[in-house]
Amino acid sequence: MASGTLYTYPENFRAYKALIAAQYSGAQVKVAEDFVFGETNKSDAFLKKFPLGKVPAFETSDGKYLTESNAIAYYVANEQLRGKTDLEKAEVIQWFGFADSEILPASSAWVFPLLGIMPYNKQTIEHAKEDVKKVLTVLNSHLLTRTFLVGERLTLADISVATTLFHLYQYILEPSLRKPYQNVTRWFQTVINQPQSIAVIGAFKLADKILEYDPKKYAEPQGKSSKKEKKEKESKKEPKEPKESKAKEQAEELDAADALLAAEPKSSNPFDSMPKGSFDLEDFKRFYSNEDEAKSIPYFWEKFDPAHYSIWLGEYKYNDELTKVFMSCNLISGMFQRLDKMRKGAFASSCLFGTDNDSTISGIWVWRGQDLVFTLSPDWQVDYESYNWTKLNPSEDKTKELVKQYFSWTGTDKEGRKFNQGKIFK
Ligand SMILES: N[C@@H](CCC(=O)N[C@@H](CS)C(=O)NCC(=O)O)C(=O)O
Repeated sequence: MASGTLYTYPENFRAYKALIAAQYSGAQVKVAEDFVFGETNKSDAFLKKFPLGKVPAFETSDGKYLTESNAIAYYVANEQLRGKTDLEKAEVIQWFGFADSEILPASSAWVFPLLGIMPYNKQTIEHAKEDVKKVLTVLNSHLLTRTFLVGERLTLADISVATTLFHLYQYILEPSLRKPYQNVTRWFQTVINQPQSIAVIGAFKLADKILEYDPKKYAEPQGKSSKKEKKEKESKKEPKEPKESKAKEQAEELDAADALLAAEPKSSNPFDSMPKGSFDLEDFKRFYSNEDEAKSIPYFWEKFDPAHYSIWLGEYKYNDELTKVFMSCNLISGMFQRLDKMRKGAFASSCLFGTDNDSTISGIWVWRGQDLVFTLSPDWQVDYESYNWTKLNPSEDKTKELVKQYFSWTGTDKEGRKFNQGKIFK
């Protein structure tokens, strides 16, 4: 079975293709933890393996390198997802092309100006709307009599087309705009609500209103990576009313990373405004990684600063829906990935107890501040409502026991299921 490391930034719709495929196949796909977009992928070491410096990129466990999101998804998939017959396989490739060449340019030409990362040109947008209508109409009639795009079961075609429609469903297709395409929306929801998709992307919220154009947005500097700044400078040199074809080219050039970066709220990390106190979380994380628990747990209590940090028990609410252990573990990793920017002020050990079809997830979380932290940033709100959160009193013995159990990955859950797997958020 395929296994290896996927290089990507969080919430990359292209990386989702491989991550979702791996949920179906059981391929062991680990997301590179220390990846920093714009830095890691521009380093010499990365370029040696992946000369274009683009992500997603995949390094197999036996040292082979793959790029192109569709190819990576294909590699980590299984027979069912790739298509059973030669015709189905060819149809899957057909939909890969449809997603990349028909949907993506049209979607980007409509969404990117609204996100403020491409100049707004009314004519271009009108043209993009027509293109989007065309692809949705094709999809809608294809799906009139079908549940999935190819054959009778879900394949990579569904995964790649649905993930490529993410921005449209997220920012544009509010209820009245999606009404003419009910077959597409029904199918889209079927694909993204499979447990294998939820384990990767969490809950997906369809647009309830269209993202509005804000003329100030394009004027604001949004760059986080030097490439982006360069692109923006270049695009600002364009005449005020760029030729439609030129603008369309730009949409094709701009990548999803740009969209995500621009869509990010520009506020700083919520932890920045909280007093740090005496607990050096980074120091503890290092100590915990390097020492065994016999040392790191006493070290935690020696250094912990209850005035500035709090300890929480997070218990997953939907344990009855957990099936395969590897899928539940990916649910935990997916949540950690989506909470990437919370690492700065938080540490957690999240554990899975039990076995396939009989398991629970719970964890001990430590973060700066005394209140539930997830509400402080819109980026942190995908998963937290799927958990019950209980603030623990650091001076109680019960808390000491829980910290010991979760930090050392031992014991059982409340119903006696044995510890199976743990993941550390650091
Ligand atoms: N066709 C490629 C596109 C990959 C791509 O454009 N990746 C963007 C981020 S989503 C990237 O890494 N850009 C970095 C750069 O252009 O330097 C795929 O599907 O994987």
